[in-house]
Amino acid sequence: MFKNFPGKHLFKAGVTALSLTMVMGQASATTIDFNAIPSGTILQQSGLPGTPLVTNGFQITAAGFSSGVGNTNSGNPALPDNGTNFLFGSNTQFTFTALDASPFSLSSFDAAEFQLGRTDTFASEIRVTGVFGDFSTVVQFFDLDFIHDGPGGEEDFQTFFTSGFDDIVALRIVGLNGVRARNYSLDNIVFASEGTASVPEPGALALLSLGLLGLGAVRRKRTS
Ligand SMILES: [Ca+2]
Ligand SMILES: [Ca+2]
Ligand SMILES: [Ca+2]
Repeated sequence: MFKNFPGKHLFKAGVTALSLTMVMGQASATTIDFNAIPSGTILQQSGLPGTPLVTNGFQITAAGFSSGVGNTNSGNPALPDNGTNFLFGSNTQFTFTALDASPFSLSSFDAAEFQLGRTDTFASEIRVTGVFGDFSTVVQFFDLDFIHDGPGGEEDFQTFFTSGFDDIVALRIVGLNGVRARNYSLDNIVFASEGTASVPEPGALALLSLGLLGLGAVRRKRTS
């Protein structure tokens, strides 16, 4: 069946398509780690309208009391620590959207307690909401472990893995249930771009492989 095809060119096209798929797979994940954002950057202060943070192709808008980027070197010994800059919010909901408005997928994120001197200002739970293009939503809740000793030896941040947050157009994260406030921290938010997260379907891959094998056979036949 390959006799009537320009095998050489198809073979090249097949290899190009395969290479492209592999490159797309490698480039699909985006991790927002805040490490390039200067510590002390303010998104919002005292409930006043603030400035969205733009990083890694995303815009992060804060709605609440106060929020910003910090680390344990920013002068507050009560901050959680993972050795890097992170995002913190006090009574704040963050909304993430892609700058090009394209859908994206959430894989995981790190979260920790955040206090201003008192543990009763911790959020105990993080609510994560994904909004789809048709305005339907997916919601998951994650409990913070209250393990928190700042730059001490305890792991302050936990990694939470989400499911069902595929091809969303907006992501909302908010801390819940604090006694006096609902303060929390976020870091290492892992996104995959729409479409690139999916590995080629087995059927398509098999067809492609068969095609390559078949064309290879034709090539060998012709050159022998
Ligand atoms: Ca970080
Ligand atoms: Ca620690
Ligand atoms: Ca913790």
